Amino acid sequence: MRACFEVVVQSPFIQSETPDAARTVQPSTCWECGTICGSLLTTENGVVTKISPNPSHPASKGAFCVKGIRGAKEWTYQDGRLRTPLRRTGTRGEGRFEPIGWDEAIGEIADRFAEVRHRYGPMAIAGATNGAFFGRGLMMALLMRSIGSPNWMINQDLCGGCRAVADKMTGLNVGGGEDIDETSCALIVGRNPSVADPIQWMALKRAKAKGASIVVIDPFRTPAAEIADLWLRPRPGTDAAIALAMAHVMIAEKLYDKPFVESWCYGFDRFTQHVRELTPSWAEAQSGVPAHDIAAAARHYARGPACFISGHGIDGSSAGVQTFRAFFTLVAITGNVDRVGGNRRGKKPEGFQTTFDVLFDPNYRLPPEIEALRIGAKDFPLWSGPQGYQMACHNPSVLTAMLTGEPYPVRALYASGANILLTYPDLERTVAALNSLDFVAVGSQYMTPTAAWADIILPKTTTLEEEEVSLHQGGPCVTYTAAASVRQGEQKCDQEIAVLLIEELAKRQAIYRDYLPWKTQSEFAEYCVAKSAIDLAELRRVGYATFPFEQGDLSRQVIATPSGKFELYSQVMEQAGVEALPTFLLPSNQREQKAVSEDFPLVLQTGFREKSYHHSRFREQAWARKVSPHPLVYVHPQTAEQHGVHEGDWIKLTTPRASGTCSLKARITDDTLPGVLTTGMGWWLPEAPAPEFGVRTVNINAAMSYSGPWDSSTGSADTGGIACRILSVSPESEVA
Ligand SMILES: Nc1nc2c(c(=O)[nH]1)N[C@H]1C(S)=C(S)[C@@H](COP(=O)(O)OP(=O)(O)OC[C@H]3O[C@@H](n4cnc5c(=O)[nH]c(N)nc54)[C@H](O)[C@@H]3O)O[C@H]1N2
Ligand SMILES: Nc1nc2c(c(=O)[nH]1)N[C@H]1C(S)=C(S)[C@@H](COP(=O)(O)OP(=O)(O)OC[C@H]3O[C@@H](n4cnc5c(=O)[nH]c(N)nc54)[C@H](O)[C@@H]3O)O[C@H]1N2
Ligand code: SF4
Ligand SMILES: [Mo]
Repeated sequence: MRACFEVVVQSPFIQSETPDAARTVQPSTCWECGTICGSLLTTENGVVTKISPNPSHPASKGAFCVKGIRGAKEWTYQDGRLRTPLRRTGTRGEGRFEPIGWDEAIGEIADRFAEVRHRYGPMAIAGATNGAFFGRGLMMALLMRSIGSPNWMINQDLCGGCRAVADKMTGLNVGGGEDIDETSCALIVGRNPSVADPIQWMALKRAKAKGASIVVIDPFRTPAAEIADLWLRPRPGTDAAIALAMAHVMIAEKLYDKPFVESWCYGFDRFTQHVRELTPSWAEAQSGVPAHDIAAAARHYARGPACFISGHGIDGSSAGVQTFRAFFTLVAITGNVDRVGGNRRGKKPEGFQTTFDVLFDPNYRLPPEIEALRIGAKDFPLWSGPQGYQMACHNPSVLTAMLTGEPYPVRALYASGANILLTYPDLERTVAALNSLDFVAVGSQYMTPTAAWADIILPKTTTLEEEEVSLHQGGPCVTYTAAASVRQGEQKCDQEIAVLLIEELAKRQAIYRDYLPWKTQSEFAEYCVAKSAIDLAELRRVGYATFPFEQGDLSRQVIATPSGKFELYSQVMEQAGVEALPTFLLPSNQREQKAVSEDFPLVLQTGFREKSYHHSRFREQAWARKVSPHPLVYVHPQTAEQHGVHEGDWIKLTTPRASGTCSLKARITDDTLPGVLTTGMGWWLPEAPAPEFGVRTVNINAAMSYSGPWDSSTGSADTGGIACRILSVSPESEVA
């Protein structure tokens, strides 16, 4: 057991005044992506001129990436930055706008929301954002609740939602707590840390140098696969079979941690029975991975302490929760929960309030009878119900409600912090849904395809202009983001916008209750730390604060399942009517009707990350486009030969039930498997004519469907493992 007993706010770096008083260097945190890295911001006359890593930060330890160094800065100070609110002048989606003042903009949004609310009721207004990981996402939930609407959409069904729900159902609470530095074996599944997470990647290289073994499960040859001691290369979407067979080996060879299982696991006998026939040979038939490699992976991992590192490659999928459940049982039965070198459980300073705490705090929740009406609550209670991951809607069903009025009309949308035309599958359906609405408002820092479809656009601040206090499970520590830059115009942050809208809606008798007591980001930051031992002034000065936490002694911790143990057999899932034991489902490309498989002979993987972009962000920046100039699709040489594809050709492809297509530039390589097309996501062309900006040509979500199959717990659609076909191949010379 490890315990630390005092709150430590170290001061390796203090805001320093150089001889030039207008120049300061300030510790902050990059929140451009969920990796969350400690940064140092050099500010001259209110402008951030340099962003660099903070080597003292306890979570990131100096790890950083080029997006943090260049992207955030250039994004903030770009010519295309929106500086005033805009009102649409042409038809919706035509992309023509005129500048207006804030009073007018907020007044008009309030008028239109109030009209919709009076005519159809509060639930006819929906919000869309990324999630409640930070204040700006939480503010969207609280704004909707203030209106009286339980309907807010987050992008997590396509991101980490399956992992989060599986983690919660199993009772592990290990999100973000990979103790890579102390591990003997890192099991990396569906994760490309060298691109997606520099903190993990640096830690993996340190662990490898100290002798840890690295086992990678990934169809693609990633840099992690290249440094692995063992690389398992499954057919996409078949990982659950591998995990269940690994459990089979651990149980058959008695490699699991028997005393731990007896004390802390629930349902082991049923689980043992369940995996009895799920041998490595069975898993080989499902996944294409040799049985002896699966057994070897089980033995590596069971030697421990072992750390499970997972990523989007097995998330955002219609079998995501079951796949994660299968891997989480390995974490549980080997006792790698909260063990040094394993997966640390979530830690928090006593009294500290996170955005999730506020989201679930009864004081800030709508009454249960309104929450029960949230779109998705009936079909996906583990996602949208009162105990759901972030209590957010099922997005595809919200789009259906917009288009059909079922289960009830949704007539107005406020989207902020999500670029939904790029990041929701089935672009044409999203566009049709937006076109069908009475009113669309979008908050954005610059013109995006989603903003171009708005009636009113509100200009927003960037992370360099916003203050944030958040919890980082790496470390673990509390970490601080400074509003270091002066604003570049009349921009406001999401919290300020929400406060103004609630005020104006109240004047129109169009709110249910004001759920937003904090009027500024500073007030909210104060609230987060008020009941903890953390001093906000000191946190602002240092940029982070470590805190005492318990590790290892589970008798002093809460395991939030009905049995109070880690549930291999989940009682909550049983009650919700979904598989209570982790189960292997064939990937959707194999579940499709035979006719479909014949028409769609290939398998599509999307979402492969690129170093210079964050989803749809930074495509307007010259340096980023220089690093990654084209939307690529990786094609195996055999597949290329079969389909007449040459290096540099443009491939137009589509998938079943999609209403559009996507064109991508071929890169021929055996890094990807035969028959599998691997591509990224988020591509658009800011330089192309508005309002399209290339969203119908290079955006992979134009060629995908959002209408199922869906994960039975989260309602997630597939972002990979999808049947796909090539419609045409054009030589580069013809496209250019
Ligand atoms: N530079 C950069 N970094 C980012 C982001 C970004 O946009 N740009 N986005 C951030 C966000 S929000 C996220 S969610 C993460 C995503 O980043 P990661 O979690 O790393 O996920 P991906 O890059 O989608 O895929 C990771 C790996 O999964 C593999 N994979 C695909 N299908 C399967 C499968 O069926 N089984 C297995 N075992 N592997 C599979 C892919 O080949 C790939 O190597 O990155 C974060 N970091
Ligand atoms: N086909 C397919 N679709 C996918 C995925 C996939 O792999 N394949 N991946 C999914 C995943 S993992 C994710 S996380 C989602 C991402 O989906 P999104 O969150 O929609 O993606 P972003 O491009 O990051 O868009 C975020 C928008 O938020 C705003 N924003 C960005 N940073 C800030 C900020 O600091 N402050 C404020 N106030 N606003 C900001 C910007 O306007 C930006 O346009 O996409 C999902 N969609
Ligand atoms: S990985 Fe890069 S973009 Fe993400 S938080 Fe760290 S520095 Fe920022
Ligand atoms: Mo994500």
